[in-house]
Amino acid sequence: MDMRFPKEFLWGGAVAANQCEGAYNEDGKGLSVQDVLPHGIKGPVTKEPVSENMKLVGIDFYHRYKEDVKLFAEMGFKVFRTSIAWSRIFPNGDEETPNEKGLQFYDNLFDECLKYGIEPLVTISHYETPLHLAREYDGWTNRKMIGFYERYVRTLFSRYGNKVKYWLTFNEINSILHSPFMSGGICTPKEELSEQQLYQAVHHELVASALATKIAHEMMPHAKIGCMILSMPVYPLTPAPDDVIVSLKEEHKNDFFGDVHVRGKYPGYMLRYFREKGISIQMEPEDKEILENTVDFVSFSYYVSACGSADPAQKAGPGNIIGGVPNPYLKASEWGWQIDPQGLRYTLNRYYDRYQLPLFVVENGLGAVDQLEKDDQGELTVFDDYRIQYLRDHLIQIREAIEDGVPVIGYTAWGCIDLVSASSAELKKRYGFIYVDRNDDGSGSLKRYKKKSFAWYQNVIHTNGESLNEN
Ligand code: BGP
Repeated sequence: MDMRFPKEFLWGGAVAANQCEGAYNEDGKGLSVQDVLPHGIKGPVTKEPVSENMKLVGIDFYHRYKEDVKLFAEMGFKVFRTSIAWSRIFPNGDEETPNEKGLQFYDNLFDECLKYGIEPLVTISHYETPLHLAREYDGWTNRKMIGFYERYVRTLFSRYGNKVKYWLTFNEINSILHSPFMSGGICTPKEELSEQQLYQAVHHELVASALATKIAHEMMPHAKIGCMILSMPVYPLTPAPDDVIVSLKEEHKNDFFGDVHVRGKYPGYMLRYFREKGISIQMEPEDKEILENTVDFVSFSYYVSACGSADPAQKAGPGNIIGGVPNPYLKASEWGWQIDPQGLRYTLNRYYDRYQLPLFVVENGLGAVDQLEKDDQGELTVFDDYRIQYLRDHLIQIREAIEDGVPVIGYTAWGCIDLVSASSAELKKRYGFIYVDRNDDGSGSLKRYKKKSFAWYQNVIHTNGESLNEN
């Protein structure tokens, strides 16, 4: 069958500022929560930045972005997703005026992208809350965060409105339930945090996201603004109705976030959950109206699927921040994340059935240990056929979903250049088409090398996906 990607399909790659830029204290940047998380979500949080924290240097993208953007352009990227490090713009997060040098960096970066016809796709907040906001206000548990975020987004929209068309409000907004410090800047230890506090923080983020959407629509009528959800389909482990209902409830925990962003109000199943748990969200009179500012598209990350089971003996396995009961039919990556390309087609269909909005796959990829080797010409490269296989299988499923009638506007492969892992803070968990010579002990020249997947992806983009038919 002759299946195609749309002509305007946005092919590209994705990174986040804190995982690649480094330069953690340069040009006036303040500290972010990442600067005190040397081991990722496992913790612990350090008092000060410590040199073993790989993110302090990252892959030195801050100084090498020109070389890297050139490589993205060589692959044919139409879009490049990155985040803005909030603490470069507002070092503490609560000051009145922004840091000009921080603003200038992103002007330069976006200009560099536009020079090659690459559209920037910007995540406003990607796990990099200014540390001061975390320590002083306990992050998003505090309603004042909405005001700080509002000032930050107004600054971004007025500065970059003529350069950036696609915006995402919060990376994987639902991850706050699982990783409150990294995702929500919440210092109260997770064990001490009540669901009441957690969902109050969620409410503040949802209001802030809707407010950003409202402001974006007012300030940049041509811009498109989306939510970003950590997706993980939950299949019933067995056809037992109890397993089906458990899986539905697991799905609801994540769907809640997309539902509010798209439908503009809290869904009934969540109100029931709050009632039954004795949770009462404090809402201000204006919140209801603010939440009605709904997004233009829905974006999400997709790495894993999982199963739901009513049997308490079934334990959750590893996953992308969230895990679930392992699926006996699937294999896993070296980090135990189960690989399920069809789950991506399923997710795209499910989201479109639910939302009827354009969808953007803004993260997907394989974290693996790579080996630098010499090719026939004696050039150093990585023969990453496993990554090519993973990406091909997922892209074929996107094409299936498009064939199913789902409007998918783009795909940005996660970690298009090797970077520091969010969950484990390792560099050896590599995702890129471009290898970066840096190791977890801090050694390495930071030189860039094209992996085998570089030319493969270049060809996928060049043929608008037709080359996926080849073996
Ligand atoms: C998502 C995050 C990313 C990214 C990716 C891969 O949760 O949005 O920041 O890192 O997952 O995860 P990891 O880096 O833990 O392998």
